[in-house]
Formats: sequence, C-alpha cells, structure tokens
Amino acid sequence: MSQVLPAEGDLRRVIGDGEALPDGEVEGLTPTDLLGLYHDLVLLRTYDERSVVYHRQGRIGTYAIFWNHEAMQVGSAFALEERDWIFPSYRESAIGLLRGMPVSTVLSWWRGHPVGWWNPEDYNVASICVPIATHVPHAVGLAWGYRLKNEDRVAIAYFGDGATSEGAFHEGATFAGVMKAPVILFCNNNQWAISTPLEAQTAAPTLADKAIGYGIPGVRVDGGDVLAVYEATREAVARARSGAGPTFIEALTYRAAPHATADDPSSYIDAERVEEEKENECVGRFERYLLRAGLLTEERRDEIKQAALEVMREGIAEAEAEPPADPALVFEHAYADPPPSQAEDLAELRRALGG
Ligand SMILES: Cc1ncc(C[n+]2csc(CCOP(=O)(O)OP(=O)(O)O)c2C)c(N)n1
Ligand SMILES: [Mg+2]
Repeated sequence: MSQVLPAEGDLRRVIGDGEALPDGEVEGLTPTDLLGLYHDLVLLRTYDERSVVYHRQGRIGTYAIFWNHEAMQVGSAFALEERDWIFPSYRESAIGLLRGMPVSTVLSWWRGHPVGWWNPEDYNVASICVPIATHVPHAVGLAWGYRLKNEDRVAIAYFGDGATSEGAFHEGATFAGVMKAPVILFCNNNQWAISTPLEAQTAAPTLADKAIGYGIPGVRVDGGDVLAVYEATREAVARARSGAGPTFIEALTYRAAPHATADDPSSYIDAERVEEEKENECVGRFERYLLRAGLLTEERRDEIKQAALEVMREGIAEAEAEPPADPALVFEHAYADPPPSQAEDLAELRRALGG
C-alpha cells in the first residue's frame, strides 16, 4: 500500500552564518568529500562567470546563467553514483563537468557547434533540455526501465518552478508515483520563470505540496546550502534504490542573475532581494563554513580558483580551435525525401557564409 507523506514545511539547513545560526554537519562526509564539494562549486561558478564574459565578447551565444544555483547542482549530483543518470535543463548546462565532461564540449553547445552534443551514455548525462519539463517523463521512463531490468540505477531530473505548471511535469510525476520509478524530481525554485513570479505561477503554498497529489514525498531544502541539498538528495537516492519510488525535492533560492544573457530583469525583479541573495550566495557560504571548520585555508582556496580559471581558458581555446561545422548539417535528417528547393537553400546559405 502506498503511503503519502506530507510535505515538510520547514527548509532543511546545515550551514550556519558564523554568528547566531550554528553550523551543522552531515554524517558520513569526510574532509576530502567536503573539499571535493568545494572544488565542484568553484568549477561551476568559474564556468558560469567566464561564460558571461565569453558571451559579452561574442565567443558563445545566448547563455542561461546559473550563478547561485551551483549548490543545488553540486550537492545533488554528489549524492549520485556514476551509473546514475542526470537529466539537465538549460539551467544545469555544465553539470556534465562533474562527470568529467570537457569544458570545451559544453562551451561548444552554447556556441551551437555540433561537437557540443555528446553521447549521453558516455557520461550518463542526457542532452541539455530547453523545452520546459519535457525531460521529466524521459527521466521517469529511463528510471522505470532500469527497475524493470533489475538494474540498480536511479535518475534525477532538474527543472525550475515554472516547469511544475507544465503538462510534461504532471505526466512524468504521475507516472513516477504510480510505477514507483527510482527517480528524483529536483526542482530549482528560484522563484522566477523569466519574468513570471512564483505567486503568479501557482496558488500552492509550496511546490513540495504538489508532490502529495502524485503520492510522492516532497521535501523542502535551502537551495543555497550545498550540504542540506546533498543530505536531502542522498535520502531520496536511498529511497529510490530501496524500491520505495520517487521523491520530489524543492530547493528554494532566489534568482540573483538575469534569466539569461538576453534578459534584462531590472523592470520586474526585486533589486533589494537580489542584493540580499548576492550577499549570501552559495559558494561563499560554503567557503566560510569550511574556513570556520579549519578544513580550508585561504591559500588552498586561491589555488582551487586559479586551477578552475585555467581549465576555462583551455576549454575556450579548445572550443574555438574547432573547425566551423558544415552548413549542410542544418538540413540533414530533416526530411526522408528532401524537397528540390533544399539544394538551392543550402547553396544560398553557403554563399551567405562566404564558403
Ligand atoms: C515548453 C516551453 N515553453 C516555453 C518556453 C520558454 N521558456 C524558456 S525558459 C522559461 C521559464 C522557465 O522557468 P523555470 O521553470 O522556473 O526555470 P528557470 O529558468 O527559472 O530555471 C520559459 C517559459 C520553453 N523553453 N519551453
Ligand atoms: Mg525558475
């Protein structure tokens, strides 16, 4: 018989503020694990900050900034094994780096170059999903399939607050609950869907409350707290592996950067709230936690940051060294029997590109 657990109203938290709010800790994490988490946070932060610069320099196309979303991505991915599958949205475009994907691959994706499309089986990371929520049923189906094959693998799908209003989310969550798919539905609730605020998105008191309707446990966690995110995801993974089925995780944050490089949020966002969020951003929060615990020195911190910058420099050089793609690729696989006009279109495109 299924048991419907109520959503937990309070946000889980582990990291304190160095003052009135005490630091907690997560059982089972070694100092090496904690430094590994910090390394991953810095890698993603550096990727994101450099990408905004590369965009401004015209070296990559429109880019979905994930500044201050790193703790959600790193904390949750750390709770998975390599055999588990990740289904990212555009907001988690660089999550493959945590699985050893080269920086140049992700940069190439944002450059619109075909080498930016990897084989998902190489990393157990699905293609970056731009249509909102359509990857949720994919993740559920894959996880369910592994369950049918008695393979011990789980899947995680990342999506935003806005995605919970989509039909594909509803279909995926319904299926996950009924089939007890070993899947984690990870919602980055940054409280904005481009310019649509959370209160216009749903009348539900919390997004985790939605989970009840699918017979899925819903948990809420502070999305800026990498340790709380890790702990919540670890529990969800254990539940999935045990055969108890899916978990919905609502990780709460506030979008501190524009939706993407093409967006100007000044006309709709709460600037004061953004400033508060920037003060308390997730990488700095964990860095201070480690410094307080004596697990990180300022010297080591600077080394980790320098190394990440170097990885990015090499990555962009590698992406830019790639020869331009053949324009014919735009037309290939579009038709079984291409119309005669396609050859003219291609010739025109080649002329326009000066080739
Ligand atoms: C099916 C679909 N409808 C609309 C869009 C246009 N769109 C791109 S991002 C976005 C907002 C999504 O917000 P949310 O789910 O909260 O994710 P966030 O961008 O905040 O991470 C929309 C509506 C889309 N990409 N796909
Ligand atoms: Mg959002």
